[in-house]
Amino acid sequence: MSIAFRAVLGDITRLDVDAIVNAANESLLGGGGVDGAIHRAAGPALLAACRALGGCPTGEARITPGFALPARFVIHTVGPVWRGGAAGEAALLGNCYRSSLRLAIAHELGALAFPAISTGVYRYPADAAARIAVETTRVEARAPLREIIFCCFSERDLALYRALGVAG
Ligand code: AR6
Repeated sequence: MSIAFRAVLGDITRLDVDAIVNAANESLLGGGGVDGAIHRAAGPALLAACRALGGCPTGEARITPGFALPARFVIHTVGPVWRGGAAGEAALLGNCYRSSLRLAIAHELGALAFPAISTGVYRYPADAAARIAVETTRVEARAPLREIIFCCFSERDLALYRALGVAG
């Protein structure tokens, strides 16, 4: 069975999927942006679970339960801070998507939603980041994954995914 790729506009914390991906920082102890929203919606048990993980290097990923979220799991990944593009940012961002997909596959998850990792506080250019998101997931997603959702927080981001051929 083939995998469906979709891009939607909305708040990732509302999605009823097997796992949502969090754009975290290396401490995994919360922050602003989507990370703050996920911790608020999941409740304090998420912070306790993250504390037990002892951090996560950039480009890697860790999994926790979703607690009060509709999603059963949260996959926390740490995107690169944009430093102009010559500091290995593209490879690191690709690793975020790859590591997250591997964890999802290892946990036999079916539906997985990504935010636009690194494109907020970490300032990665949104168009280049969307290209990496789509290219990496097209190559790396496999069964039992059946649905990959790119959850966009702005119409502008959504248009980038549409331009890359991702339907609604
Ligand atoms: N649902 C979906 N996308 C969202 C949501 C939401 N509720 N809220 C924000 N976004 P950012 P980063 C989008 O800054 O750049 C944190 O403090 C947002 O519009 O959340 O990877 C962490 O702790 C943007 O498109 O993550 C780190 O310190 C995208 O999510 C740092 O920020 C990512 O923006 C990570 O920075």
